[in-house]
Amino acid sequence: MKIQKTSGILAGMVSLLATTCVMGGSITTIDPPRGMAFKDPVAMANISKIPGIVEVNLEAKIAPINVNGVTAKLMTYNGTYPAPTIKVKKGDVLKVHFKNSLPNSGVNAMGETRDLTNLHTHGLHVSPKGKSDNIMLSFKSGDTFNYEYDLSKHSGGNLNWYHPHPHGNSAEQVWGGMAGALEVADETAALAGYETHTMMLKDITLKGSAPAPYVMADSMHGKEGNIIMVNGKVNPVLNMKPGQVQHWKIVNASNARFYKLSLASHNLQIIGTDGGLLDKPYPQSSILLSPGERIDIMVKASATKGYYKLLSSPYATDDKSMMASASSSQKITLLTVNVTGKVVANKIPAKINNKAVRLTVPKGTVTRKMVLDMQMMSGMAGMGGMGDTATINDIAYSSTKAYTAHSKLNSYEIWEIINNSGMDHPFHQHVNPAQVISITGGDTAYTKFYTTSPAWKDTVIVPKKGRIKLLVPIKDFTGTTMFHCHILEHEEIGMAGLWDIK
Ligand SMILES: [Cu+2]
Repeated sequence: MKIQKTSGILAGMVSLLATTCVMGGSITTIDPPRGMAFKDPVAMANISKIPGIVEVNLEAKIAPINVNGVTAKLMTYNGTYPAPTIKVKKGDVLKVHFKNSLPNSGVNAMGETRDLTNLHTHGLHVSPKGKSDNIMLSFKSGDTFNYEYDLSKHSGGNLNWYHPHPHGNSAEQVWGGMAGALEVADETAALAGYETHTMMLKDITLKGSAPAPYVMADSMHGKEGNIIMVNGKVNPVLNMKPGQVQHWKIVNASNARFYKLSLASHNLQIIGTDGGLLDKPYPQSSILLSPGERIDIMVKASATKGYYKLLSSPYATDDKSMMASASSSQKITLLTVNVTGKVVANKIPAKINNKAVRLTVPKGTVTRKMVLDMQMMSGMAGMGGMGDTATINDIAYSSTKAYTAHSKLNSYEIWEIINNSGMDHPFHQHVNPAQVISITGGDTAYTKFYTTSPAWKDTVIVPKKGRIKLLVPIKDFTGTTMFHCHILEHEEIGMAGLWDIK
């Protein structure tokens, strides 16, 4: 890894972070040898015998996981990484028998008791109250709880995911391995019959046989790892037949790493986003995916046999005033497609979901402004340190203080989210997906796609020194939930707010 010349105390700090950071513009290529055969995450066992009810056992616990040849004690659900994929259909009731078997092991860098956890169903349009997607709940070691989610109002057939959401602990627990896919079955016949795969993108750094511990300096950039995995494997090999079309569901389950995806000699055709399927495929040469975002894509394999790399290219997540993130400087081989075997003549469907439409903004819709910012309290510029905070409308979220948006059920709001900081922030709101009206700054292909397609989004990049406008329909559920930056370390230091729907 190349590090530009620097001096004194900063040089010392840079060398500490050399596995994940570089100064300035040099690009590091991470091109590991081809690994094991690609595997989807295991499917979660459904213990219900009753149609329309999916019932699962979910246990949070430390377990030994093979991470690129090293047996590491990760934080897991059910002892696997990635956690098992929960599969449901629109209209189902999902019952989760949850058990917290995390050890009671003291206090973390945020000052939180480490065993406290809970469950967030990221992307589900379900109630935020009671036994449902209620992130105000918190469970200590040994606790059990029966979650129940009524999916009768959830509309998108698409990929969602589940992970912990206790304030002060979610970054550490997701970093440690707690995340799984949550798939709502495709609603359209157009996608039947295609070979389909789920891909969870995640990075991690190990220290000995454990996830590298948090230090407060991680709070500014978020924690990026030096092992980058698809479904827990480094550069797995996925076979495709020449001419075959596959459907891939991809989630960025990383704490802070952005991926700019491309497949050598192939187009990626986006057919679905966070909140559902699109009207038709949207061909892209590359796709930017920030933490928390999902895409459904279709890929038609080349007629020419051979190996093709699925790459993540550098994307500048921050301006030059900051120390560059790993995402800004690394070119990574994530997975290799091996085009092999007999030719098949699959076609990508011309139409996907005829119910997908772009909303027009209703007359008289009010605009709510939210300003995102970060405040460095100590440490070297760009390095972060003890006491750093991140804010929405000048308030750093805590258990006693939060910017609170009061919304009326069955209304629409425009959310204008302004980023005063020098870093991109993936803004995530729970429960109600939105459509993107505009994006100022950032990646032009990302802006063009999300501001012109009928895409539903619950996580949208607010570019550095830029802004976005969302059209947010507030539907079906009252209660108190949250919105926050999905760089989970930023959420922990305060870039979060409460959403009170009455
Ligand atoms: Cu952020």
